[in-house]
Amino acid sequence: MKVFYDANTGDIRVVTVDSEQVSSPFITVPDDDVLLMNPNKFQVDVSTQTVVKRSYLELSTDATDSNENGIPDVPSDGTTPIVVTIRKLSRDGTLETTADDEITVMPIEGALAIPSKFNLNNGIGSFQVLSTVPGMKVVKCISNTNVACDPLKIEFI
Ligand SMILES: [Ca+2]
Repeated sequence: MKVFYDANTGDIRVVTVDSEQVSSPFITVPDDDVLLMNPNKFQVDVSTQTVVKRSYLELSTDATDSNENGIPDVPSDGTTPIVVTIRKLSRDGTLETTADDEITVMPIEGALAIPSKFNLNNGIGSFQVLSTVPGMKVVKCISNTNVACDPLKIEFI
């Protein structure tokens, strides 16, 4: 596989198969499905030209998938919340218990009444999302420490 990265930060831009053309700088590494599926959880150590794990924000929710489409959902009654929990995980996947990152919550898809900013407490934070409009929503969190975060899909039905 080829890993195309930012020469200054080591942030991974693209992970792709060997036959693809990518711009410089890139390194070639053995095929790795975890890296291919979760490039945000890794970065390139520019000095050693190797791929290393990085810390990241993990988003999860208490909602269940009642209509079995793979997306956690709640009724769009304006009173039933989806609680989204954020955990800051270190390179080895353990909770960073001293993290107090300032988190900015961004709806990527769909307008939502959500808190825009708050701080993690002992590496964990959470917020509630309510909606009276049915449909799929996507939220993303950005940390002031610039760690990666995968977007989370939630659904109001
Ligand atoms: Ca669902």
